[in-house]
Amino acid sequence: MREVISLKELIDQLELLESDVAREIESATETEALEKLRVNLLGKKGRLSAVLGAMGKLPGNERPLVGQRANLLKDQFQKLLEERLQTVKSEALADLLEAETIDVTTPPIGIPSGHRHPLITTKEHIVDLFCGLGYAVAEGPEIETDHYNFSALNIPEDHPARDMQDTFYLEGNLLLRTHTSPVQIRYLEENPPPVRIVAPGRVYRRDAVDATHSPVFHQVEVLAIDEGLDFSHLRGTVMAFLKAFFGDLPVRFRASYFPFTEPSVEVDVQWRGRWLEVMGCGMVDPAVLEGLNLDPDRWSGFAAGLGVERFCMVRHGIDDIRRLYTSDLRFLEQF
Ligand code: 2NL
Repeated sequence: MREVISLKELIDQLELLESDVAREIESATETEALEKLRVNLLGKKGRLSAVLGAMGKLPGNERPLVGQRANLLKDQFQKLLEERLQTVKSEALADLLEAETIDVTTPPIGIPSGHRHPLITTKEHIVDLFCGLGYAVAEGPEIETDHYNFSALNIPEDHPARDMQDTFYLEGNLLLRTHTSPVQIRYLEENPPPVRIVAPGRVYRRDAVDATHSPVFHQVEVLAIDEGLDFSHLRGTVMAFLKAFFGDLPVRFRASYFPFTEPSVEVDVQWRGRWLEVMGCGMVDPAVLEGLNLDPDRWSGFAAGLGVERFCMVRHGIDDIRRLYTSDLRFLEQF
């Protein structure tokens, strides 16, 4: 049985298809959906084929009208599908990039970053200030001999200073250095004057632990040997250093005694209304120079020694030296 179909009906079907399809393509959001749509429209059993099949029932002279129109529509669908496919793909890529973006500058969460210990930063600050005055850094062994730690510094065998120092003695006539002075003696043996050195390091004394004493502590010693150095150079250097470290504080020089300097002084600064002893110094004793085969009539010099813990505690308002040695992060993280 031959179904009757008019030209107008077919043209109407094509127009309906056109507007439906444009909407369907536009609303597809995935490549799979677009592929299904393509088969459903342009495939052998697709919607366009159905219209073209019905075309055979038209009179011959009307067929080209429908055919042309159907071909245009086919091209149009292909173009729309292709455009939509590109859009869907680039949107999917943009989503993927957005989701996978990594901000390499974001700080890490939960990984604590460490920093240097306040004692070490204080030591480096002190050393830096002397480097700024032209001093070179010298270092040496922590295990020393009687000679370098005592005798070369004019401290004789039976001198009470040796008891005062309360030394840790080791086997074989060795000891743990009680100050960094032996570093300077060793340096002078190797380097003829003029000499300007700063000797930072760990030193040891048999002290009982309390709020101000630790058997291990850190010292910085300073030594200048040259022709024509006198007490004014010592005083000027110490004042410049203390001003750089503490700012403009009152400074007091008190006569004192060390076996290795003559004259000797202890230096106090007025900090928060109290006089605090911060360092000892003096003109290098001629006996020390003679022990190094340096002629005291030609060479003179000054030396100074200070405890880093004291400087660190004053600088940061720390009241107990043990804080610096107990590795309590709640304390250390403040600096
Ligand atoms: C202090 C006092 C001082 C020295 C250290 C020294 C070194 C040589 C020669 C002469 Cl090689 N002197 N050092 C001088 C005076 C004082 O330290 O109270 N230290 C914590």
